Amino acid sequence: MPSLDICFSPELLPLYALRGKVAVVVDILRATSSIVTALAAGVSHIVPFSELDDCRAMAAQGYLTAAERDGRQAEGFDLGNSPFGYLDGVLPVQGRGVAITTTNGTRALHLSLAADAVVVGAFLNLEAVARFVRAQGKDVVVVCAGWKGMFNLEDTLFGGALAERLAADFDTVGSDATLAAHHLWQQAQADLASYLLQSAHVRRLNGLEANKDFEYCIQLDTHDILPIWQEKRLV
Ligand code: 3SL
Repeated sequence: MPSLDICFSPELLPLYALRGKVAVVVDILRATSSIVTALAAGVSHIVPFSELDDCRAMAAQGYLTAAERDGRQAEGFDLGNSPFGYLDGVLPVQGRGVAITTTNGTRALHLSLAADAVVVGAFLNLEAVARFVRAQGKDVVVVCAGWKGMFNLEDTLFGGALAERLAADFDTVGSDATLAAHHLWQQAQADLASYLLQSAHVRRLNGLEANKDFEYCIQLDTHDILPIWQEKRLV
C-alpha cells in the first residue's frame, strides 16, 4: 500500500526523498488556492518564480504578472495573490499566461520538483487531488508551504483532510506527521473557519482586510481541477 506523508515546512524537504513519489504542494492562504482559481477562470498556464525580478521580466513575453510579498501585492505587477484577482473581471484573464511569485508558495513548488509528479492542492480542489493520487498509486508527500520556514495550521489541515480521504487506499498511520495532521483535521473540520481564526496567517490577512479571501480559500471541493507541473509550467 502506498504511503501518505506530510512535510510541515519546505525547510524540512531535504529529509524527504521525493524521487519516485507524488508531491502535493499546498499553500491554502493563498498561493495554491489562487492558482486553482486562476486555471478555473481560464488562465492558460502559470509559471511560478521565486524572485520578483524574474517574474516581472515575463511581462515582456505577454504574461500577466502576479506578485505578493508579506501578504501585499508587490509594486509594478498586474495582480497580487488574491483569488479574486482572477474573478473580479478587472483584468481579462481568459487565455492568458500568468507569471507568479509569492513569499512561500512558489518557493515550495520549486523545491518539490524532484518528485515524479508535482500537483497543486487546496481545499478548493481536495477531491481532484485525492482522485489523482489514488490513480497514480505512488507514495505521496504533501509539501506545506508554511510561512517563512515555519509550520502553519492551514496547510497542515489540508494534509489531514487528504489523509482522511485516502485512508482506505494509503498508509496514513505510518508517519507521525500524518497522524498529527489527521487528528487536527478531525478537530477542525466541523467548523474550519472558527478553528483557523486564531492562526497566524488569518490574523495577518485580517490586518490586510483580506477576510473575504480567507472565507473563499477554506471552501471544500468547489473546483474539479488539478494544476500539474508540465514542461516548466503549471497547466
Ligand atoms: O506565502 C505565500 O506564498 C502567499 O500565499 C502568502 S499570502 O496569502 O499572499 O499572504
